[in-house]
Amino acid sequence: MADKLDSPIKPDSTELTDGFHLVVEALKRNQIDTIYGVVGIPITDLARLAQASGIRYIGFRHEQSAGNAAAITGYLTQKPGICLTVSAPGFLNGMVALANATTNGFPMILISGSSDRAIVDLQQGDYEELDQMNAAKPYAKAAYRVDRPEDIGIGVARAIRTAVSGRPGGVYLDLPAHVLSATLDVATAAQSLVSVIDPAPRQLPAPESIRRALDVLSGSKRPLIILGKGAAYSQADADIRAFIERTGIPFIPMSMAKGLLPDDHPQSAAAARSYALAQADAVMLIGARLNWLLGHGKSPQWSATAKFVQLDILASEMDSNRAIAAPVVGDIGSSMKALLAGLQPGTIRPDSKWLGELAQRKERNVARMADHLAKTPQPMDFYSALAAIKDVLAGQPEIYLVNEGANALDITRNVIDMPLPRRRLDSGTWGVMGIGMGYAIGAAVTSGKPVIAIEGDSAFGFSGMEIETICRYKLPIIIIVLNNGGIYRGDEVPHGNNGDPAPTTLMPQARYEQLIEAFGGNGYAVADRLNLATALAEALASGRPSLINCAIDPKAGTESGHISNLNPKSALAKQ
Ligand code: ADP
Ligand code: TPW
Ligand code: MG
Repeated sequence: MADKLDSPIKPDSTELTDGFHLVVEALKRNQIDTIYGVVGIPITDLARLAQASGIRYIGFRHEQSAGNAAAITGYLTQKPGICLTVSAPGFLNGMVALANATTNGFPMILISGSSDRAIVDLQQGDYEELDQMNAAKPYAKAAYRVDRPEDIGIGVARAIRTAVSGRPGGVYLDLPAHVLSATLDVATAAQSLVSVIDPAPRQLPAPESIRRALDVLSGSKRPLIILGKGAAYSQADADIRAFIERTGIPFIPMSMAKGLLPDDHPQSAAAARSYALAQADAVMLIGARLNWLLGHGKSPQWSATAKFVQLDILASEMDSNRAIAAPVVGDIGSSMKALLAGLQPGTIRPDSKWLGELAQRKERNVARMADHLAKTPQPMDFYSALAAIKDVLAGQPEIYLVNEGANALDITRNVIDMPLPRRRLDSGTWGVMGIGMGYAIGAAVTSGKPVIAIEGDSAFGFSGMEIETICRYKLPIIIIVLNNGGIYRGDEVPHGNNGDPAPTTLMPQARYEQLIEAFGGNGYAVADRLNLATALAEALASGRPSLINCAIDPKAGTESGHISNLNPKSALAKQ
């Protein structure tokens, strides 16, 4: 095997190759340069071969984090991120990430080794037996299995195109052990490989849909643009900005679209969000779904008479929650170009009264936030800690920010401005916990830039063991645990009398910083603003893996953060 490790497949030869080599060749041929995974039977040699052939292999402690790293790599690069797992339990651990990627529209491929089909299908008890392809189907954009080594090339090509074309998503690719170890002659193998041409073809919008959209906006006095992570993903940054600036329409970014235009842009209406949503008479959604995050587009959050324009690549997204007056189905890059080409100067003019009202509210809310950030309570609350972080991050626009938690998520989103696109990576459409370390590792590996992960103490726990991975690969990741000693709050009194802590309680005295020290990283424990700012500046300057355990008042925080309205409460509860 050793000499085959680095020998590319040559046609016109009677030499044999095998499924392992073919998978690696198929990935390389399609510019896949990184695999995230956890090895074991039957894919260990696949990881070795990938590494030997120049693909970067990043080995994780848990497949869910490897999958999350792959998903965020897909989001950042528009190429599918690859996660490699072993059969049954490894596969299932990776499935949460694959389902999350599909839900968020991130392109990734979960490649999993699998057991002998004949035994699996008769449930005869193979090693790590599971009908993986069928288990994956409901949670993936598509699931494919390769049953013959000569189909590896086409299987990988199919997975790549499915992951990135249309609405991106997670694809499952099942590779049975016998296919990996099967041999075939090198000439047949070489011919079976596929270079995917134009994997995510442009999808041009219909000209009449562009005219309809421009008509709705021209007829509006109080227009508003909502930017979603589909817009950020499309990388049509310059055209989106040009359209917003030429029309003068105020915009609000969804959380992962922050930075698409800088948060301090004068047309940002984020600080007047609820007023803008309720009062807009025309709304243009650019790569944002009208799901729970936007109150399903319904009253009272929105005006019942507002007209909606929606730019999306998926036709079936239109009218999903309320009627869309002007659906623009196409890829956002092409749609923005068509809108700019059709835009007649002076036809779209937001009312000055509308802009004035938004400016007034924005000013008031910005002042309110400034007051909040200026306070120095001891112990710190979320605002106080984030004010210190905000100061250190100012002037360092390249830094990536990963963020999860409840209060730790919602307050960070409101306090920390993003100056550049695709730098804020968070819990996303599901509001899921556990993306933290995977996204941080994926972002650091993909960008080579520093990453700061601002984590609730509960949120951190979901993927915390990956700090070993971070230290092993010496990644420039700084984790800040906003430690209020619990899920939402740390001061809940127990409900029973057996001595067990309350359901939301975690250990406020937990020495999270010692975890990273165990692996050779820099640990800091801080309890005030000055020490937090000093620790963060030092960690950033060191470029080393670091964890700052930041004590937050256990009384700070509200149940479920800013979505407490979604939390059903027992009518019978005493408190
Ligand atoms: P957010 O959570 O930021 O509101 P969503 O994930 O709900 O954003 O919505 C993103 C939308 O963007 C999805 O409906 C998806 O189909 C769409 N989308 C993703 N990529 C593109 C693209 N390149 N062109 C057009 N639409 C896209
Ligand atoms: C996979 C439910 C939502 S937010 C959260 C949980 C457990 C943690 C909040 O505590 P944290 O933040 O992180 O300490 P803070 O600042 O408010 O104290 N399991 C999954 N996903 C979700 N969303 C949950 C559980 C949840
Ligand atoms: Mg907490």
